[in-house]
Amino acid sequence: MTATLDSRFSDTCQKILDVLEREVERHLAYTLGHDATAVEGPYLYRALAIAVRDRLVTEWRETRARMAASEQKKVYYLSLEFLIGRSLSNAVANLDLEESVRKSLHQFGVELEEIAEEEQDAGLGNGGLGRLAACFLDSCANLQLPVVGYGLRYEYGMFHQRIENGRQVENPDHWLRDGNPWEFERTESARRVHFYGHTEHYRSEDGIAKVRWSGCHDVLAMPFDLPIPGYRNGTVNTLRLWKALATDEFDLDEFNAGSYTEAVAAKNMAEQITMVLYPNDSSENGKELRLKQQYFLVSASLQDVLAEWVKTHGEDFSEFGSSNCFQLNDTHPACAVPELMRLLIDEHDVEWEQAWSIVRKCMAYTNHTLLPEALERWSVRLFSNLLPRLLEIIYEINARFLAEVAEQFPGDAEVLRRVSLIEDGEHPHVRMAYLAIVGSFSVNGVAGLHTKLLKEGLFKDFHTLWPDKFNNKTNGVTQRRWLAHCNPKLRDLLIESIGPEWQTDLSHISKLAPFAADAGFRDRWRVVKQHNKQRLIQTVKRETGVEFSDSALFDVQVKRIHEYKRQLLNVLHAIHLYDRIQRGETAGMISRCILIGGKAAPGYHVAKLIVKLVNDVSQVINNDPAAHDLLKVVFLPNYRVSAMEVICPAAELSEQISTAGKEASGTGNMKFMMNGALTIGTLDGANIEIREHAGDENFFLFGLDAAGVATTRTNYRPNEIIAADPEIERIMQMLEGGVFSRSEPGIFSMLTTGLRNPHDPWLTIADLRSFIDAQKRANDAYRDPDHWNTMSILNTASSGWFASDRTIGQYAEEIWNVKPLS
Ligand code: 26W
Repeated sequence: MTATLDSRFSDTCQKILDVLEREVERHLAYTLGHDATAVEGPYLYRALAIAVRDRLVTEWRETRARMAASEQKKVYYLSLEFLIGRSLSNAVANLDLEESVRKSLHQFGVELEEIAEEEQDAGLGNGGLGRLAACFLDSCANLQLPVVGYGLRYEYGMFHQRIENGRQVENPDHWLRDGNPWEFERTESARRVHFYGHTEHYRSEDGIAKVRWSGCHDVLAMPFDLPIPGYRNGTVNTLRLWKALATDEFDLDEFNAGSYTEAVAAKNMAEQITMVLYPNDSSENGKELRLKQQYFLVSASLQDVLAEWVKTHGEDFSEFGSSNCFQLNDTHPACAVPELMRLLIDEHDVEWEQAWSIVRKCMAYTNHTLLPEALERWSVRLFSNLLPRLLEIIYEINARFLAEVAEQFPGDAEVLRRVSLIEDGEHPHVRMAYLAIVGSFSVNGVAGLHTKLLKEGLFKDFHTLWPDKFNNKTNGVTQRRWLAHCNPKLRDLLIESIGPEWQTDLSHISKLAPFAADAGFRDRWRVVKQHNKQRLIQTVKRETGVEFSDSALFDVQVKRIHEYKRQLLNVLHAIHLYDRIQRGETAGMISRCILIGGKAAPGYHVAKLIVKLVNDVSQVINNDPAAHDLLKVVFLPNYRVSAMEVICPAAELSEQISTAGKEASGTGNMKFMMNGALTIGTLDGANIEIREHAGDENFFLFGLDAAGVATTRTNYRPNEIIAADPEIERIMQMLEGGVFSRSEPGIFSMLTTGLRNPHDPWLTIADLRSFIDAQKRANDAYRDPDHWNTMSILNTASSGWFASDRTIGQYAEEIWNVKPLS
């Protein structure tokens, strides 16, 4: 830079700084009406958030204008969950404002990190599926793709978890109580959504058969837009979240029969729809309110897109299918298939054949689970009451589909029964996954193994019918949140050694590999990890009172609590180590801190019992002086996005230990790998690809593979395995003998009988010996820090494939056929 340019540049920086400083003051005084003396954190957070937001708005408006003016194809990501976490630091980093924000905060004597802590997590999701949607939006903005997210603005997000006497207690998450500076209400784009009522078949003036959905209760859908900033690229995309409101007539007409007060109270019925996120991530419960949420999201979003279309194209839908794509995040928004049919046919006079060809051109479905209990089925009775017109359309889709199948498989009644969208029986149900498959041009799984199992198992018949519809898109995560933001020390070390390109293109991270052989670099790598471990030590101490040591191996399993994820297997290993300590068999044993965290669905009793077990085991071990220097076990309460931002940079061993064939992909596994943790894992989900990229020698593999699981099931005798292995037998004796349940004898019997049951679906005992042995290998590797750090660096260096930018690049090219907005 020349001298004049240089000074002009620093002038500009100074101006930005001055302006930002003054704007924070102005928002404190005038937007928030706060006195400038003794500013409290929450006010400062709000003032800063609004000042940063102001800087997003210009780019946001420009991006919207570019999108509206462009004839290019657009994508709509429909999801009941977006687990975005905090937004302030993300916006600051993406706008490249960090330095000026820090300086302007110094006048108040605070650090950005402290102020960032004031922000509530936007916990609008359960786990993997919701967080994936958030990473995807980040990547779409980074790649400047014309993608809009559509979701629900839940008043209450994922519950807060407290631990009381070792048990999970749920508290409501009223995250909007102090307002949300990142949202903009768009009253001009409110939509109406129908529920209940009945259908009327009639003929139009020109003699065409038509259907009217009448006598319905309408609910108003009010959009709130959130900015999704790209990384220093001038793009700000939109996440539109719908809030349910009563329509004006709601109280006036329909409820005027009652008194005024009852009429006003009745508004609640409508507004309940977006009141709370269902905290369930693995079993559907068939509740009417959940179907209302799903249809509410789908109808409002499709109407929104159609209204925009009509503005520029009038009632000509010939190009609609090739100009728009709806990505369905699991089956939760699968009503989009019949709803788009309804809107086109009933409201825009399109004929069935044309409407169907449009739908099949623009719908794509992602499956996220193989668990049969998680596959959504809605009772036909409930459907016909709540959404009578949609059910008629589903029946018509099914009749035409089955006729097609019958032509391909003449006389095969069995295949018709198997693939029907309606599951027959005393209480018939709509199979939402089948509806999504039949109505889509693309069906994808989220990791190689998962997609293979979908084709061979769950969706076999459909794969036979339409092999080309099926494709794989292995998940990824955004390195901007899950490395650069949450691990600033590592970010700086990486930038210094391999440059900054990896932040927008993670394939560049492979340049790190040669540094693994450099002793000086390994030492700096170790120092960063130690720093991050210190940070986690403080969090653990604050939340649980337990003190971790920074010389111990940090062994971490954080994710939803579920039997298939086998937190129980992890606990059995902890008990095994404790048993060895008690018996004095500690030769060669490293010091280890085991951290487990995650929420159990409130109605999932076994998962809640596992939480209790982790807590009770940790009580016994942490209070035994014999274990003091060698083993600590902690259950970290209220695991969430912002907790993972502290946990994954500090982790050294990542537990990915699900029963093979059960975890669709996993994404936590990728965050740990990026931050240099080694994985101990089964051949399940994306673990398989992680191992392929990191190399067999940098991964602790154990357990049955998916095929082994299938054959073992046919002849599984856990009691024989236990009896034949003295170490395993002792673990069971300690559990069953009440070592961890002195004050409540027998409380864990449901877990121990499950382990001994030949029909245990999770085959925990089958994998236990192999797990203990793999943990022993990890133990031995950790004793050689040089070797461990080499493996750690190589893991980070091989994580390029697991960027959501790569995943989204594949969606854009192979499914959506969209290009960056120029
Ligand atoms: C109907 C209740 C319900 C709610 C949510 C059933 C199933 C779900 C989700 C599909 C569960 C989920 O989050 N699946 C996870 O999706 C991630 C992103 O693809 C994967 O990485 C995880 O392996 C998968 O468990």
